Amino acid sequence: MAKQASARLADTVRTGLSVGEIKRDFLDNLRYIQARFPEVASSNDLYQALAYTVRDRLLERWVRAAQRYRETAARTVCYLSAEFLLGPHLGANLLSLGISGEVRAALDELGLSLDRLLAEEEEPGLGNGGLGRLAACYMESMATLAVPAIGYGIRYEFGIFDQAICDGWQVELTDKWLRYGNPWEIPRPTITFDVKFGGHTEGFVDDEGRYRVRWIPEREVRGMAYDTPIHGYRAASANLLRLWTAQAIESFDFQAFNVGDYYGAVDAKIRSETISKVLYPNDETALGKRLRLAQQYFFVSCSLRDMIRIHLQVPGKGIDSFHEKYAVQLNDTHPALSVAELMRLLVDEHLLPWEQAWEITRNTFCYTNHTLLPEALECWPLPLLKQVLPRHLEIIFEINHRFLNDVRMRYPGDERRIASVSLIDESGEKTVRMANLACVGSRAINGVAALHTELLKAHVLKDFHALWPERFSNKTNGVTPRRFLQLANPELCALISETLGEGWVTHMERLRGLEQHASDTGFQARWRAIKRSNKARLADYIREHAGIELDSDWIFDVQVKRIHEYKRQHLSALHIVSLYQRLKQDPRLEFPPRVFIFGGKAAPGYFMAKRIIKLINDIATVVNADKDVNQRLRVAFVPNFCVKVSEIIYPAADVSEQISTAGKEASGTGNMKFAMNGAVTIGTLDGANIEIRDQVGEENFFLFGLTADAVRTEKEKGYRPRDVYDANPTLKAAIDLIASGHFCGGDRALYGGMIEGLMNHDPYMLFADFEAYARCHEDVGRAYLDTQRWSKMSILNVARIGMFSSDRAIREYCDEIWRVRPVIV
Ligand code: F58
Repeated sequence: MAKQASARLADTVRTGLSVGEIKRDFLDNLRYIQARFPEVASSNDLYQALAYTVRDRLLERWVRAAQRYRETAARTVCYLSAEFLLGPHLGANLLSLGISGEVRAALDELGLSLDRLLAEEEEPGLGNGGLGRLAACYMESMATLAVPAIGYGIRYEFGIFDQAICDGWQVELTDKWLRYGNPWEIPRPTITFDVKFGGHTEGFVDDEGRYRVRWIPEREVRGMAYDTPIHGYRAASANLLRLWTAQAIESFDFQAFNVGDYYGAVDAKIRSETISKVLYPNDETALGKRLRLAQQYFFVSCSLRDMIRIHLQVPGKGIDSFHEKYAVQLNDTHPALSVAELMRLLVDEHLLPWEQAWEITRNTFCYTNHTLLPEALECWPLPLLKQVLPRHLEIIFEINHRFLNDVRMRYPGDERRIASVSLIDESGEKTVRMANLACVGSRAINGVAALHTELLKAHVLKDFHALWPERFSNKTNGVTPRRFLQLANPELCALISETLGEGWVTHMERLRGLEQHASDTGFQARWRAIKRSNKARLADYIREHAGIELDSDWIFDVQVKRIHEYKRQHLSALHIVSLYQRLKQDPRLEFPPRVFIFGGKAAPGYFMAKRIIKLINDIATVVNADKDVNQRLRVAFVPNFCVKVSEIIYPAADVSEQISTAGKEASGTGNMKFAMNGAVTIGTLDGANIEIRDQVGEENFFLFGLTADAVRTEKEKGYRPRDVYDANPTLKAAIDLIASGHFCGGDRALYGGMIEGLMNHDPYMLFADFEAYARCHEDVGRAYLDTQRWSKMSILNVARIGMFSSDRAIREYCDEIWRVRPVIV
């Protein structure tokens, strides 16, 4: 079809934005996609029909952008991530298209409620936490800024588990997000790649006399693409998220079938599909599981071959300019096998000489590190790698051999340094260090907050920094204000727009304009009314999902994030116990009533994290039922913290708890989402807290605790938590009460191990920070009682949070790392 005719068609069909057109197309989709008429349609039918109606409008823009990118042969970012924690699509797409009002009106005319249909969506939970959510924010910002980008990842059939709380314990339930189909994705059965696993390699001399290596695999699995459009806010374009699903190459082994082995015949199919079956629900621990390695290689191989395919489609483009076409960002080390895989593709399949292949590879990749915890740095045992990816191990050895030769030339005789930068850890069981592979194979390396980057340079990646200081930079994380402010907090956004005019959401620095209203009592009163209404909404949610009654006039003090010892939810628990004891002892104590709200999932195999959840719930049960205290103190654990729930929580918080042991949290992004919604932070000098405090002003941030340096020196001096316990009666009383079984029907064993660990080791320094934390909370309470002071703090937090927009972060990546420019469609 001629291009013009095709464009004209697109203008008139399925894309109209008026109420009438939306209503007509919605009814059309209900009939022709769902095969229903309104009287018998289920809520899900209605949701699907609406989703397809919105999707059509997205696809229009998406196809146009794809055409334009192709015409301009635009340099493209490829964001490789094992996780994309997108959150629900419908609301976000309505917002980005700017048609929420029209859609609401269209549904109203049909007697339907948009809110009810929004609630129908199962969110795609294809990520664990911050890292996966960051990938989603960055995709959204790239689309908003018209930066050509493809996100590559895995289409897990089961995402992060759903969390239920039974008798205070976390119970994991399978996440069946695909149960009713996924209207936002487009299957691409013609975009497939067969991925090899196992087997062995053979050297041979080809017809032209070249020595080559051939990989004879034990098995092959097919990867098939599913595409999801990621639309930019009020943008004319959209980007592509391409997720791979694993399939069997032959869905049926006919030989096995013919000899009567029916089950054997489907076995291979099941084994193949296992690869994209389930997201590993671990957070900050790397466990050397074969299936996880297979997942990583699977998506890396499909993605790189897809990039090559796209690049070679452009007339006149050869493989030698691959690195000019793409900037490939490795989101942590999960896609770091890319370095070896691209070398394999270039050398073994495209027959480039090693040196040229290495030049291309090294100019393609950029690596973001997200952790300082040693246990989270991925290392694959050599025998496992050899079994699953024999050719890649050879390539890794060759890269290492050449790399270490260079290092030896620069630092003759420095064996400590050689051992530290080697891709192979030979200190115990031999393993391949994926962070080292990522560093050696990348032209840029970055941390995700200023302190984190400094600590990488000084400790974790010190010897790489000494080799190539120019490759290191900091890119402080950011979050998208569209989802976490506009969608989550529409009332506050309306007030901001009324005050500053529209446009601030893509120019977040303009929020500074709120500063001049921060002390205006009229403005403050409106600000507080909005916070109160958000708190009432959360209170309703908590009543319904946790059965706990809350009063919206109390302080809502919130900690939501993955449950981990380094994040120290149990420090907060200790503090709550100490407050409980004080209130019991002194019923007349002047004390602004407060509720401590928690939420977050624990990795199913992380014993201590699950105990922490149980402890919080046990404390909640006792405190909430105790008439002596429950008119001033309550505790609530919100089950199943996820993107959808987070959108109700962030806008309702007065206080944001960011209390990790200094030097442990790479950045944090929840800290930004809270402050963006006017919560005041109580936090340590860790991760991005430091920069948030710098921005909002130290008088608008409650700081406590040891610095990262102090943590280090305390430990070097021989930190003895038991001494702190002996010296601090409040801490001692709180610990003793928990140890006595007071919160769990007298069972002294339940928290015995946790208490023992704290008394004797306390690796995350809870005891060392306890007193400062408790004192800081006193300040919080006093500040809250001064309504005007508190309101001003809250307003100034929002006014000065602009730099934590993911738009700022993406601009920095584009200018300083990727060298990619927007393409206006
Ligand atoms: C997080 N990492 C950091 N990892 O902990 C957090 O400080 C930072 O703000 C965020 O990344 C974004 O940079 C994180 O979320 C994971 O979830 C991994 C998933 C796969 C297994 C290992 C942990």
